[in-house]
Amino acid sequence: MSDKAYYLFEEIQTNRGIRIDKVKEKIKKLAIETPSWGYGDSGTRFKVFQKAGIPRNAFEKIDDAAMVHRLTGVCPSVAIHIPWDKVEDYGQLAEHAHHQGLRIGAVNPNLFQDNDYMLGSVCNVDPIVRKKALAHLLECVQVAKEVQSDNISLWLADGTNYPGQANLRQRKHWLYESLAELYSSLLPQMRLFIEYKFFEPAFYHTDLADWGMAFHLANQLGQQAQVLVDTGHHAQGTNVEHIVSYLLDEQKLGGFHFNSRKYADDDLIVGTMNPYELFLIFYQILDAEQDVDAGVRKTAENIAYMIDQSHVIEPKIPAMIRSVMNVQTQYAKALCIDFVKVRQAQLENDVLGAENAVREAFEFDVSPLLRVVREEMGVPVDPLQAYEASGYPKQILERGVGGASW
Ligand code: AOS
Ligand code: ZN
Ligand code: ZN
Ligand code: ZN
Repeated sequence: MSDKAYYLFEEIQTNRGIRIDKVKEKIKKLAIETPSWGYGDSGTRFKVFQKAGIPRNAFEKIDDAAMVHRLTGVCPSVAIHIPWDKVEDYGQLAEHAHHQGLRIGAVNPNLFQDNDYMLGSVCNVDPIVRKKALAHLLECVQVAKEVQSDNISLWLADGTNYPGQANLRQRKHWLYESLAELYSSLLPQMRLFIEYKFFEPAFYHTDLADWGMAFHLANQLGQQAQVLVDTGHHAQGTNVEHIVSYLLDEQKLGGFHFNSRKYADDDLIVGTMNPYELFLIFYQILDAEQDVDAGVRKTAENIAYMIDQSHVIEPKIPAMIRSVMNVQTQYAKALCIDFVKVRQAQLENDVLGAENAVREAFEFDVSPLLRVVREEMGVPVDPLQAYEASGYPKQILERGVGGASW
């Protein structure tokens, strides 16, 4: 490791008026939740590939998430998905997580993998199916209580494939009715994250298609409901950072599902396709953290950062570590933005100056900084190399082939 590179970086940033001690502190505090389903076998509609060493159950998924946390120091929680992570005793699962240095994060209901849900869950025309879906949502709140998690993260797969297939307004009402019941079952400290996605598995309409619908629903439900932005869930060319800034200003941004996409909901490793977008998202968040309105600042500070990736061809654990590192890289770059300079340029209508003041931060190599931060945190400076050297990749082979899917 070259200390020279770090000292040079520190000198450059200090001369620009960036407080490196503050930057380091912020990087150390950025917690990124990993998803249990990111450790299981997964695939596309063409093939679910079976890999050797995949966790066979929820407990082993937690073991893998714990490994990611040990090597990065910034992934203290793991999201679970019910029923993929269904266990007899959720207290025991939470206890297991605790022993591994983790806690259980967002509880994700599953309203898409049951035959009954083919034509929708809470938006199904059949009241028996709607009731079943609601019961599952309430079950997930119960699970959250048992694992002592305050977050319910809802993604709704409901939608239709053809015009005329269903009454869209009627489905909107059913959706609200179920979510209102779910909402009223939350403990006061709990948050409900509402995710949106414009297509897939439905191809004509999705009942919660975009951020506007999720935002409206969150407003209707109340303060504990907030919008979740999955970076892979927008049409090509959508200005995601604008959505982020809008939701922050409305104090309705609850969390993220980070991943990368090139064409659709590709679930690729974070930061591999459009790292600049991720940097610009952090630019908006850091800007909101300096807002005059305390509510906006608090919203920005309470964002739940989560990774949502189902890797098809990648080895699971290193792919997750890579994602975490890529998030840290873009966050560190955004922390190098000279906000005084940006605001001055904005006031002067200096278009090129403002763009330059933002972009110049993106162009710094923050790897010396991140190495030093990791050293100070007592985690490996190169988490991926440390993983390969750890013996864990060999150890998990004992699990054999045919582990849990998703
Ligand atoms: C689906 O596209 C959403 O991104 C979900 O958040 C998530 O992938 C799902 O809950 C896990 O299957
Ligand atoms: Zn085809
Ligand atoms: Zn998602
Ligand atoms: Zn998705």
